[in-house]
Amino acid sequence: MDEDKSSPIVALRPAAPEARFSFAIDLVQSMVVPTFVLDHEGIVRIWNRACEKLTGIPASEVIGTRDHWRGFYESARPCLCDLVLNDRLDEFETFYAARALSQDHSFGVHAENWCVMPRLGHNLYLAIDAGSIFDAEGRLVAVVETLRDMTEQHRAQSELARLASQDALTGLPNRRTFDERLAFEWSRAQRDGSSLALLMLDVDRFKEFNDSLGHPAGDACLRTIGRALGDAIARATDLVARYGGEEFAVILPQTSLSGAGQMAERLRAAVEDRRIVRPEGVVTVSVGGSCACPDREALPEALLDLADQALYQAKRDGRNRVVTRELACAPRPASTDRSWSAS
Ligand code: GH3
Ligand code: MG
Ligand code: MG
Repeated sequence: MDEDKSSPIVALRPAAPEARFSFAIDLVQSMVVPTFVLDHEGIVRIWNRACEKLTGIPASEVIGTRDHWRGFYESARPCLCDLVLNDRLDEFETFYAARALSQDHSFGVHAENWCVMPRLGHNLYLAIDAGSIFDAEGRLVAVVETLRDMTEQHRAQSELARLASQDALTGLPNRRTFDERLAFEWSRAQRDGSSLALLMLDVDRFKEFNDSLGHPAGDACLRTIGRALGDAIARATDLVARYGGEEFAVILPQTSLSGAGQMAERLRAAVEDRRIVRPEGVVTVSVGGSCACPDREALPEALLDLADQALYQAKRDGRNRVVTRELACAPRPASTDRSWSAS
């Protein structure tokens, strides 16, 4: 059977080195993946058509220069291929904060980054791979960098993560985020020997509110309370979450029992001060607070249970008030109660 001489298979047969080289260049040029190649001196030798399209920079502008960074950034900085070429991977985290460096470099190095893309005029989130090419003697002759535009996927992922961590009604962190943060702050307090406080807030007689004013008014009320609590929080490390239904929870790292009491009273007053009108006055909350310097054996559930008990005590004592309790963790002293009335 006659061979079709125009088939690319012919080109894969042993051929003169120049022919093989030119075939390789043609191959990279027409690849749909944006790709550029640096030689061993860091000079751009290939800038394929897909890379021209991705960056908006024609190959003629960068071939023969070290200006490949201009495709991605506004000022000169190393690209991933430069770190690979110059054996500077120890600087990886300085330039690629978005993704940790894998220990396995056998198939090159992977990074992800928001890039400025100056010629396009808008940012792109790029997935970047860089791999070295060696000659028969094991000398590094080139580094190939390939790029993928992941902007849409990254935005979708970030949106999903936001939805998964946020309460839809109030926009506050949800129960899941609260649980994760509590576990984190609990471990930190165990390590540091610092005091961690927790507040549980429950809207008083909220069923009656819904029954008399309707569920949509109830929703609006919860949103207003969420904003009041968020605005009243003092430190960036404090977290207000919607715990569920008409309950909110607050994590106060490095906060003592008296600090927790003050914060609880501030939040209680912040809700009352919003003067959300209901048939028999304004909407109020009861607050249960707990605090601990957790020892190694204690679990965060103990802090939650204690705040819950304090909350029920505040309800029994007449609502619109604060009760706090301290968790006795060995060798700390036994628990104490403090209560503030609303008036
Ligand atoms: P207490 O002072 O003892 O807390 O009384 P309460 O009426 O607030 O407590 P109860 O647990 O009997 O009722 C809670 C109410 O909160 C009932 C429920 O319909 C309402 N609720 C929970 N989640 C939402 C919500 O997302 N929107 C609205 N509008 N109401 C909610
Ligand atoms: Mg409740
Ligand atoms: Mg309630």
